[in-house]
Amino acid sequence: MSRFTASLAAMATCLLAQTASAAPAAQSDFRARKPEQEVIYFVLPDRFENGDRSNDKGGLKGDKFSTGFDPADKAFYHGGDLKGLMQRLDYIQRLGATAIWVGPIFKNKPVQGPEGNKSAGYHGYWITDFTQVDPHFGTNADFKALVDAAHARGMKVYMDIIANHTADVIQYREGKEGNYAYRSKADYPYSTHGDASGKAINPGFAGDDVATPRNWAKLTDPSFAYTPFVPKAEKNVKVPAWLNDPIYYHNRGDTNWKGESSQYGDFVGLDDLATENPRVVEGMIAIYGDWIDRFGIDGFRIDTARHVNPEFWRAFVPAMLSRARQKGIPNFHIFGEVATGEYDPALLASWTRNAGLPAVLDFAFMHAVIAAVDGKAGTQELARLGEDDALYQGGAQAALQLPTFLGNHDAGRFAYFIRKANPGIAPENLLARVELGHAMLLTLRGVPTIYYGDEQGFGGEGGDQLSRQDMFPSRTAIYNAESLVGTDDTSAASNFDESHPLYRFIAKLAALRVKTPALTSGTTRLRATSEGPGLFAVSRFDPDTGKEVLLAFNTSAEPITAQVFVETGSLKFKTLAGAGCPSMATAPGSAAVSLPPLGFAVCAADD
Ligand SMILES: [Ca+2]
Ligand SMILES: [Ca+2]
Ligand SMILES: [Ca+2]
Repeated sequence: MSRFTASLAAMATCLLAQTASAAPAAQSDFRARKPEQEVIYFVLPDRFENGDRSNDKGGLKGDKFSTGFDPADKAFYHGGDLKGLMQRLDYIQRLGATAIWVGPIFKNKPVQGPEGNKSAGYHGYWITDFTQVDPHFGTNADFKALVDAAHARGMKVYMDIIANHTADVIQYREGKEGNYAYRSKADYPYSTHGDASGKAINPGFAGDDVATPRNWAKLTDPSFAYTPFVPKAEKNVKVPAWLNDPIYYHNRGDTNWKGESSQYGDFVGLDDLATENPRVVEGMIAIYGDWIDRFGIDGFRIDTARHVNPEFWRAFVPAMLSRARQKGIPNFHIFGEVATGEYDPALLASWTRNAGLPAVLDFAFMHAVIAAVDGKAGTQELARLGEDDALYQGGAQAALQLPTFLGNHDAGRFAYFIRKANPGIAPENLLARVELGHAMLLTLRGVPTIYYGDEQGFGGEGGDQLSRQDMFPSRTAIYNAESLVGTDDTSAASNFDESHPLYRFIAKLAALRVKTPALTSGTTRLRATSEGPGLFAVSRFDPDTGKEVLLAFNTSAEPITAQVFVETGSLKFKTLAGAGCPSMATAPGSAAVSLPPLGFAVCAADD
């Protein structure tokens, strides 16, 4: 850098500082940011921060099976709430996150499940009232305050929504709760009571693929498979009121996750909505459109999207995008959960094509990074990812908007997967691998999504409840027994430590990412891949200047020096992050990188 450009840079920094202190600029600009320009932080509010002890029991009386509250039990409410989340916005913003994905906040059935296996709705996925915040988390006014406070900082808020099911309220006359085998459309047609030889019902109903109100008005008897009923005490528990009528549900018993039952079956009893019915489509559009209107939120993460018929999303998604545009939110982000344990971009992409989802959570990325960084395989899946982006509706450009992640609240955390593949792994080796995974997350294509607590070294012993540790001092023994990555602290202490090595590592790379257009919005070209642990490299290109940023990762425990193909015009490089960038190309089209074990380098072509 010349003295002249250095002084220009100093002036620019000065101007930037002035802009930053004149906060209104950030406030108005956040709406203009595209989804791929965000860094997302995913929080389960119950497990994040307790800002109000008076709501811990959700205003309910009695023992944990009535209130849902037991901070020592991983399956119950622990006390976190929206006020707590609001108090920690500084922490989240300093980590470098620009958008918060808040786990579902709607009012839930506090406790459900068969006798002896009850648990609470602390996760938020068992909604009864779709119009209000669960009292354990606070009030609608608290949510408004949170969204406004985030916006005032230029941060966005994404809601986690569910249209597939409600809480488990509906029961069946046949069989026993918790043991309702799936009854298919062929064996139990809409046209007969019980099986196909039963008495005729619902005359004139032409099937659930005829999506007219006229047709659905002829479906009047919901006892075509099971005989559903709503227990008296819960007759009016769902809001809006139409949700209390069993006719708007599938009522075919529990999903076995296969074939037809994947979309028509109940998730372990959760009442599966008849999302083919235009009344249900219209009802869900009204419910969630209202949250856009009232709160001006910035996007939706859609739970269990693959368990709803694609036609539903084809109506829902455009309705939400148009509602958001009317509200002055041009870059409303919608991303669906198409959960899979495989490297399966074809499945993920099919939901962007068949259902018209603008984006899906990138489970393929998670799989590819774990496979590369756990030290057991090469980097083939990471290398494939770029090619497979062509599968998505809108191709590689659309793939920029896929939220990428290393682990989550269902599958488990990244550190857990690395430990599982490497039993007894040394602490410094584990930290290095967790850093390497985050380096990939924060520089490769997609919208980096950090699962709360990963930046404090949380790992956990598995998925689901085992991966939902408390950030505030935990009273759950199984959480507190864990050795965290990169610290001697445990989850028994408060874990908002901004000096944690992972917090600092993520903050540095997140800050670099958001100011480097090649990393948020650039196309990707593969440069190097390995059959075993070794070198993975890609280049990404500034969408305006075309300038190259070379990203190189060493997934092996040995140092690597290698020639990497670069653009012929990329002759000089500067290190943006990591170590091992060449300062100059060896020859036009070839540069030598030297990476330490499990190291990485972000190298910007410079002139
Ligand atoms: Ca609380
Ligand atoms: Ca369903
Ligand atoms: Ca049920």
